[in-house]
Amino acid sequence: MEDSTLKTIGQQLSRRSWAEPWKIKMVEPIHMISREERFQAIQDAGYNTFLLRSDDVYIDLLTDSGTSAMSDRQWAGIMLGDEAYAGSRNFYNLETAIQKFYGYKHIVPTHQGRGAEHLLSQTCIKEGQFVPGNMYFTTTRIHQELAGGIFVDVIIHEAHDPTNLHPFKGNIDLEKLEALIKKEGAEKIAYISLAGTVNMAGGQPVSMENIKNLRELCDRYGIPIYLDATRMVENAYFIQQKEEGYQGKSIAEILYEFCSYTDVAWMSAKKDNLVNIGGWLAVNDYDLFDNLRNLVVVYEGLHTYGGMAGRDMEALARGIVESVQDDHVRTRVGQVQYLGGLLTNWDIPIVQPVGGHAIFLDAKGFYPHIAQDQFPAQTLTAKLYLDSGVRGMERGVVSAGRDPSTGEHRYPALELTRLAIPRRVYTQAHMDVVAEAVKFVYDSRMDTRGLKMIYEPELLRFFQARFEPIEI
Ligand code: PLI
Repeated sequence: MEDSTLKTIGQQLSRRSWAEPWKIKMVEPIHMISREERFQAIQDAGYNTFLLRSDDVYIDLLTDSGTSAMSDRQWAGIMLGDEAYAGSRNFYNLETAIQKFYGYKHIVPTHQGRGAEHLLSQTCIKEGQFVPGNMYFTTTRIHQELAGGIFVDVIIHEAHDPTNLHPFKGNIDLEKLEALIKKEGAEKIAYISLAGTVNMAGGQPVSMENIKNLRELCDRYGIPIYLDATRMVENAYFIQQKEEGYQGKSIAEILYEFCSYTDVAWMSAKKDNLVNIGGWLAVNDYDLFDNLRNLVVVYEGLHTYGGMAGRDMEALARGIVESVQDDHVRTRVGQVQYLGGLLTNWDIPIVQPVGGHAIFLDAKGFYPHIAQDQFPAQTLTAKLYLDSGVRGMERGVVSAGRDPSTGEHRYPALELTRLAIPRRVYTQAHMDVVAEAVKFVYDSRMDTRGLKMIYEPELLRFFQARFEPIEI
């Protein structure tokens, strides 16, 4: 066809679609069990979706962690694993990929993100020090607390409001942070714990302007900035889409610049980096690197494998390269936004703007009649599974746990059910099915009653807690 003819067709269409930059070569069958079987399964699981068997799940949106589909190139890399105990060639490939795309000098591999959090917290926090951050994350905060630290939330207040449309709800409130530094003294601040994007706020990004200003503030007080880079590629996408001056830049360029304002990064490679297992720490300061390298051999493995097999490091090195490609990131976040768009059009209460890795249903908006100590988000998560076999995760009062000083429940402003989308796994048709399931549950919301907790583990209770319905 002539170029001019193509152009005319293009002009006649009001929009042009885009599609995934891959095609599917292998599939994994899934099926939906009957409603009676789902009822039995959720009862057996104590109304906690973490305790379901995955065979009983139809569309699994529990997490985007370790659930990505790897590419043919990553699987080929698995066959190139060098399983030497020390100095595996795959470690050096991994080191090169992190240095090239994230920009840090020294790398310590770990078995997954919380392995890195453990080493970092033990190394860098002294008893009684404060760790300010842009909203808590469950595993991050527990490691900070176990090391004697006190987490302080310094995210902007807009982040606690699911309807607020601020484009960078992951930003740090610099005034709040400076007030804390002045009150406690800079030596009482271990480091800034900065996550991009912010999981518990709804996958919300941090702007480049905010990190630059944070760097300037921290330089004045001599405080280091440690970055949870778990979903930093997705954060870079939002900067490209929303922040002035970044439209012409690639994801890789934006990622590199953002990291350059920080001192350390830690990573759950199971998210952005497109692998089923793995993590890493990356630092610029040699002495800190040396301390982390000493500790990794105690808890994870030698410093050139850190708990990972050589083949997994190879898949990870290749996953990093794939993860920063612009067309990949657009597809990934685009799918989340597609689902968000359907729900928004039906006026279903979700965290707005839609974030990078998940849709967060606002359980308080679904169930204004269920008090927070009757676990509205836990209830909604169980209901959704029962209706359609779709598995999400509670991100509300159960996840927030108890305050270690008072022993009381922590009541977060956000009471959410998260539907996390694995990367490169589900199709648009799956998203349509999920949207319709959510709508059905929303339309029948007023008949719903809450839950009571009948078993509560001491640490990270959301993983194993059990519930039963409240009878009238
Ligand atoms: O699950 P790990 O240990 O590889 O990573 C812990 C971790 C650290 N930071 C952030 C922002 C996370 O989201 C995270 C793990 N998140 C999970 C498992 C999730 O479902 O969101």
